[in-house]
Amino acid sequence: MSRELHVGAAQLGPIARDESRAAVVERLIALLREGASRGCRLIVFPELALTTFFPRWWTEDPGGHDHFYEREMPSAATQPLFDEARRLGVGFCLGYAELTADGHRYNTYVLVDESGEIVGRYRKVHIPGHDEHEPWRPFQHLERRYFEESPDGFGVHDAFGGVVGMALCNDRRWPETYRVLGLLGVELVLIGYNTPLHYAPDPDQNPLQSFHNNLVMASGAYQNGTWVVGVAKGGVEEGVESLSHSQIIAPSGQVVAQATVSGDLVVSAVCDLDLCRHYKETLFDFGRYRRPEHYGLISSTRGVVRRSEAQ
Ligand code: CDT
Repeated sequence: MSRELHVGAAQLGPIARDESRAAVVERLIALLREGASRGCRLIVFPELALTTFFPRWWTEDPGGHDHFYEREMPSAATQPLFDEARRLGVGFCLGYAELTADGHRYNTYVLVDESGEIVGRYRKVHIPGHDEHEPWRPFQHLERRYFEESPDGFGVHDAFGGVVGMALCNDRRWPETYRVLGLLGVELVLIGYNTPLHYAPDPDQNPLQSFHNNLVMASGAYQNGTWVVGVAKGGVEEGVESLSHSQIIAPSGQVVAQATVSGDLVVSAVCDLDLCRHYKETLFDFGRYRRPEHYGLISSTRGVVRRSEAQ
């Protein structure tokens, strides 16, 4: 049986602060239909795909942004997306802010199969930015105030005829993300992102945002022999410009499809999941070549340790 999977990266343009869930879900459904009409079996939406990127605003009241969170998935507002996906026979991956019944807040991705069932859920592991108001910045990046770090870590799911993993935005900059998924046999990593072009702590990085975006995802793909789908919410959202450049990357590290403009659109590619074996069974044959006895520091420490402490 062929393991070719036609995947669509459903890039979003800006979502306004006051845009209703119903209006956003209509945009998502339009992208779902566009992907399905091209023959896609899986449509990947970005991080926080139901709302504006609200961590750019400080609120004194910790519950001040609660209306941006989902308390259930699907909900009455998102059910039409699930229904349309089932009708079309396509699966999707959707990012949103999750508020659990016991009051935890996560930056979450769900994987939904062709029958409309949730088959996987991922909560963002690496939470970037800061947790206090920093008025010197032109805009805030308060993810560390509004989201908790995932208690669950990374996982993979048998879906769409392959082994599928998820990650969100800042996770893509960390090689550990891909390697843990790689060690779980991942063949397709789905990554949604919201990446402002202005990086306040070091603006010298601003013109490098697109380069770094590809650098980390292509390296992760190649070094782990996996497909990577990176999907943006980009453009100028509430005065802040974010990177677009959604892309689908082969296990060779080569980009096989890329968005050339901002806005709502689908870029798609037929991903041959068997291509992963070329890399997983040769240069990156983990079982044969890895030396985990020399990698202990990676999981035993968070920050840099002095050499004397490490030995
Ligand atoms: N959403 C997200 O994780 N964005 C970060 C922005 C840089 S940290 C302020 C990213 O890594 O792209």
